[in-house]
Amino acid sequence: ERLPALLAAMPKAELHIHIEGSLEPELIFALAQRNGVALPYTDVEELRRAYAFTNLQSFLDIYYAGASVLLQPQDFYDMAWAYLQRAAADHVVRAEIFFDPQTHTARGVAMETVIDGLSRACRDARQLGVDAELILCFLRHLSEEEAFATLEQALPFRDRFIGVGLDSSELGHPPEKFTRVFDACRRHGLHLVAHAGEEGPPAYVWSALDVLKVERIDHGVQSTKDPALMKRLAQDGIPLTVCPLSNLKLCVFPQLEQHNLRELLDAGLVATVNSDDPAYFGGYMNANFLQTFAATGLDAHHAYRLARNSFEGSFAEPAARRRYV
Ligand code: ES4
Ligand code: ZN
Repeated sequence: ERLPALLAAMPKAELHIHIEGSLEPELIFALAQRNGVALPYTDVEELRRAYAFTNLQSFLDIYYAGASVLLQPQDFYDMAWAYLQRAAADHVVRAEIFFDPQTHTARGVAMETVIDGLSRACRDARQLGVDAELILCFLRHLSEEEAFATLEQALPFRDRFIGVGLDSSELGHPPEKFTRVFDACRRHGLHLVAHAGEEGPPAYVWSALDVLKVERIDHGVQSTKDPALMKRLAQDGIPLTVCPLSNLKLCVFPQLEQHNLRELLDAGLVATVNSDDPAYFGGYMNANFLQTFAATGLDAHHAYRLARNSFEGSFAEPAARRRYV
């Protein structure tokens, strides 16, 4: 078969990966042992068996528990390095990596510890042929005030991340909650993205665009429910960072066959394929491409379009983008 080989080998950018969601059970247990952290699971198998999610929140509870083993800069480095090796193997040449500092600072881990380990791994990724950058995400279930405090803590390291995002529990936490924080981030020259329309309504995608003024929408798959929104996304060329295996595992779509990626592409949107939390959702970039293409009957034209969209949607300088392709 030629299509799987094309999907695997084509150069691509990953624009939606939470680094804490790349933490494999084996590394969780290794770090727990190294740091003397007790886990509520006896072994890797028991932890993996807990990965049976029914919605976003059922995943987030386990995801935050897994991150509790991260304490030292080297822990953050090891986690990111493991992801970057997997990314390189999947022919990812550009990665824009989310991290959730509040998951760590809330446990007494310093912002500097987090950013130090992650940014060293991103720098070293050049050896792997991966151009990696960091995007700081605010946890939307926490307050605006806590987001502002996080931004203050991160500003001494302003040169080590390229933008900010908004993640965690979507329902009940609309983008508007963070209007002033995103205004401040824009004044600092940071790129702006937000999760919207994963489980939440099209209204959240509208407010991410019009109130937060984000450049990209993470997920956005609920947009097909609103024809006016689809028109807006197409006209403005707003990239959507779609995560098919994530949507399957979190029951956003009952089966991969029902995923609306083709509908988004056919409407002319700048849709991309991404892994989201690959250690939890059963696959890195190429697994997302291969399984989605097999299930939905996308072809080589779609493959080429998705690769091109990934670079078009990236925050890489135009000169660097031309080198990737
Ligand atoms: C996430 Cl799938 C998803 N949605 C929202 N927030 C997240 N953080 C990590 N994965
Ligand atoms: Zn995500």
